Order: sequence, then C-alpha cells, then structure tokens
Amino acid sequence: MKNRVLLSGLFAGMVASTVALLGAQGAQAQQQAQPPPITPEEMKIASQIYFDRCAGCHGTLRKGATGPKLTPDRTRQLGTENLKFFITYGTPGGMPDWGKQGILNEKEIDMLARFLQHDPPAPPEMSLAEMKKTWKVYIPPEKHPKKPQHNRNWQNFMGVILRDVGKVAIIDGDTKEIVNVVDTGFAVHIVRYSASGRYMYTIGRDGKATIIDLWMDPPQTVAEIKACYDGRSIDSSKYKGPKGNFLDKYIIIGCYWPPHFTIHDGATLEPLKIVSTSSYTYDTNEFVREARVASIVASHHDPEWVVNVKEAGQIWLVDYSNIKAPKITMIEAERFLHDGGWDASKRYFLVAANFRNKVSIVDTKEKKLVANVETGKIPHPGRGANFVHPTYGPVWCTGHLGDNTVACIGTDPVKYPQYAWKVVAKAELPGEGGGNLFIKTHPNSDNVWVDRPLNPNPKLQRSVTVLDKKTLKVKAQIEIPQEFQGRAVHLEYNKNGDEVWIAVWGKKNEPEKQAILVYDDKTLKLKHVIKDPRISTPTGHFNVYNTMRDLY
Ligand code: DHE
Repeated sequence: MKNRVLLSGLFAGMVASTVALLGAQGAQAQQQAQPPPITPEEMKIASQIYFDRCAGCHGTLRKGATGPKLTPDRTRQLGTENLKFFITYGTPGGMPDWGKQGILNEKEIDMLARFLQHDPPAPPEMSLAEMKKTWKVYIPPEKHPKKPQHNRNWQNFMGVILRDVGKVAIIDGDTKEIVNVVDTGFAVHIVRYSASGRYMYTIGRDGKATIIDLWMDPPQTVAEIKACYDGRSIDSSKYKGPKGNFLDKYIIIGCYWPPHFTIHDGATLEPLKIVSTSSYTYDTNEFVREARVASIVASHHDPEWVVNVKEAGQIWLVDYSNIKAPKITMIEAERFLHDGGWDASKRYFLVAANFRNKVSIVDTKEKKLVANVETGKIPHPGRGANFVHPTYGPVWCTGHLGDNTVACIGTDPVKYPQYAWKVVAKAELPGEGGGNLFIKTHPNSDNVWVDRPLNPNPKLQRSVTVLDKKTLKVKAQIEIPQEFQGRAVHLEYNKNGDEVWIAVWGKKNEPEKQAILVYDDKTLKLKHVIKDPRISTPTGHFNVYNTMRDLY
C-alpha cells in the first residue's frame, strides 16, 4: 500500500510532465519568432534569480549540464506557459519545484519564463587585478596565535553551513555549544580544512572564499577574497615530502563562472594565478567555453590537486610545485564530472560523471584513468563512503539521484583484483525513487548512512537510511521528528565515529523548525538536538578531524 502511494505520487509527477511536454510540442508548431517582452528592470531581476537558482544546473550560458540546455532555440519552442509549469512543479528528473516550495512567487516565475526566451546576457570576466580589489586580510599571519587560545577539543569542531544566511556555525562537537557564527559568501557551498585542521576554508556560490582560524577564541575570519562570480570548490596544498614542504602553502578555488581555477597564498588568500578551464570535450574535441570546475581534492603523495573539469570530461592533475610553470596532466575521463572522493588508500580518486551514470576513477600515482564504471542513474556520492567489505575487501560506495540504490565499487587491485573497479554490491533503499545526495561512514562505525532530500516523497525527504556495512542490508529507516520541518540533508560523524549529525534544511525565516540532529551510531537513537535562532537553513556540516584526514 505504502509503495502504491509513493508510486502514484511519482506517477502523477510524470503524467504532469508528459502533459507539459505534449503542450510543448503543440507550442512548437506555433513557434514564436520573437521572445515575449521583458523590461530592462525585469531582465535584471530575472538574471539574478537565474544565477541564484538555475545557473548551477543549466549553466551560465544555458548550454546545459546537470539540467538540460535552456538556449532560446529550445525555450521559445517550449513557450512561456510550459516554462512556468516546469519552474513551478519541477520534474521527476530532479528539477526542483520552485513554485510549489514557495521559493519563487508567480510574478518571479512569469518573469523567469520570459527571460529564458531571450539570449542570455554576457556574463562578466574577472582579472587578477579585479580579484585583488576584493581581497581583505583581517589578521595577518604573524598575528595568528602560536597555540590554541581555548581549551576546546577543536579537532572535533563541526563547521555547519547556514546556506541561505551566508554564514557558517562552528559547533563544539564535545559540548554541542555554538562556539561562533561567522560570515561567509552567499549560499556557502562547502567547508574544507587545512592539512593541520587548524584553518577552516569556506567557498560561497558567489565565489567568495574565507579562511577562519579555529585556534582563536572565538574562531575568527582572518582573510577573504572573491575569486569568481560563481564558485563551488576549495582546498589547500597537502603535500610534504621529498619534493618539498607545501603544507598549506597554497589554496585552490574552483569556479563555475568564469570557468577557471585560481591559486592563492595559503595564509592570506592573496591571488597568485588564474588558470582557465575553457577546454575541449574529451571525446569529440569540441570547444566548451563554460567547462566548469567541479570537485577538487589535494593529493597527499604528490604536490598536486585533482581538478575535475565538468563539461569537458577531463580530470586535471595540477602540479603546484612551481606555480610559475605549473604542469597539468589532462586525463580523458567522462563528461559531466561532479562530486567525488578518495578511496581509503588515497591513491585513487573516484568522481561521478553524473549524467553519464558513471563513476570515473583515476590513479593519481600512475596519473591515468583506471576505469569508467556504470553504477546507476545519476550517481551523487558527495565524497562517497569507504569501508572493508567481508567478501570484496576495500570498497567505495555512492548513492544516486535517479534511483534508489547504493552501489559499491571494489578499490583494491592488489589483494582483491577480481573485484577492483567493478560494482561488486548494491543496496536497495526503501521506497520508490532516488533523490539521494550524500552517503557517509567512519572507520569506527559498522554503518553507512544515506539521505534522500531530493526524493519527490516528502516522507523520504525527511528520512535517512542506515545500512549494515557487512551485509549492505537496511538496518533502520529513520524519519526525523515531526516538530522539525525540512529535508534531512548531509551526514557527518564526530571525530570518534560514534555520533552522526544530520541537518534539517528548512525555510530561511523558520529557524525554530530547523536543527542539527545528533544520532547515536550504535543505538540509532536521537541523542542531541542543536537548535538555536542562529541555526537557519543548515546544509553541509564537516568535522575537522574527519575532513582533514579524508575519512568518509
Ligand atoms: Fe553541491 C558538493 C555543485 C546543489 C550541497 N556541490 C558539491 C561539489 C560540487 C557541487 C561541484 C563538490 C565540491 C568539492 O568536493 O570540491 N551542487 C553543485 C551544483 O552544481 C548543484 C547541483 C546546483 C547548484 O546550483 O549549486 C549543487 N549542493 C547543491 C544543493 O542544492 C545543496 C544540497 C545545498 C546547497 O548548498 O545549495 C548542495 N554540495 C553540497 C554539499 C557538498 C556539495 C554539502 C559537499 C559534500 C561533501 O560531503 O563533501
């Protein structure tokens, strides 16, 4: 019965979309030669809405990536009414229901639908000189404390993104107290830490990056810069060895627009270099101006960053040992590279080529592609989950946006060559449909936790699944308590690996209905609720120790 209700919800969505598509075909017959009128003021507002809500998936130039292309040839065929329908109700393929959720009102949806039928406005470029104008050092490195100024267990701090208020809350993982709330960029996307864990880095969707010193009492922002207009990734340099000591010497920032990565001084964020990622598709060798930087990780065994160039389908290994003459190994992988993480040995990097339903794997020692492995519909691993399976040995697992499976790939070609680079096990999550964004485990845990915030079923959006590592069977399906309104999103363990933190991501003006929920990883019971008027729209949350050690 339950399944039937879920199916009927999904089916209703699909019928609605099919009706819209049929409508679109009708509209195609009377294709408009001219786009509908829009005033310069509406154009300005709609551009901003498009940048905030749509560009991430459809591209600034609207050539499509995670979402389909929205160039005027296509949008004029669809026409205003069909576009309004899609923006209001979303699609089963993962497009959010902006109208139904109340994020965009009718007027905004109408404006956006008309805007989409006009040529996209030319997005601005950014030079190093322009970037430098936004650069601020609040506390110079020589004034940073030499030892922690507080007695807190700072390696168990949790950096919690407060997405829609552009802030990060720093929470003491031992006491659950909010140690400080710091300003960051707009719709801050991820948090990472320095090799020592002492510095926290944030990157906003507006390209603003910050460094926060966790040794200060309370932790403070020491430097900031705007490296682009649209950014998603940040990391530091993590190599120390025979080739030199580069620990935290540099910071890299990855951008969607302009499509480039930038290299900065690790202590001050002073901009040092811009490298464009506009490039050629790996397979057909067509030029892509908007070849955007998706995930970035820092290698521990070479002075190198792994930079994923989304639309080109290339994984770049960027050697930063001489940034005046950086060496870049461009590895042909698969298109639509998105998020990914290391295997447990930190030699192999596994990244979702999401709209190709594959995971691309590179060997960062041999500097070559190992495999493109088909896993399921639209893999979305976050950084994935690593553990040792009793039969298959070390595995790395991902969930999917487009189906309800978790797929695990064998990652040890030496001891388990028969399982390496193959999907060796799959788990099925309860309920229809995908909508999973993140998956997490910890070496001290027997469990793998999986969220479903983008599932069309509101009950599943509020639920997480706990899988048994040994069997990959469902151990528990946990729905967050009714008093919290929002989606259960992102999972993170504390340093010891005995607690799992889950964010309840709700509406900006309703912090009283949102919280960080802390579950006991053994009993699977709710242990703490971190609720505070400052905790609004929490999304990603990152433990210092686990993140600096790449434990996931
Ligand atoms: Fe993310 C990771 C891009 C939507 C929360 N997201 C990433 C990464 C990329 C990315 C490239 C990998 C960074 C890295 O590891 O270096 N995300 C995008 C998009 O393009 C997309 C689809 C649309 C957009 O406009 O941004 C998108 N992401 C979202 C969300 O809607 C989420 C849930 C909330 C938000 O911030 O908007 C969201 N993304 C996250 C989080 C991570 C992330 C929490 C880090 C996961 C981790 O554990 O490392």
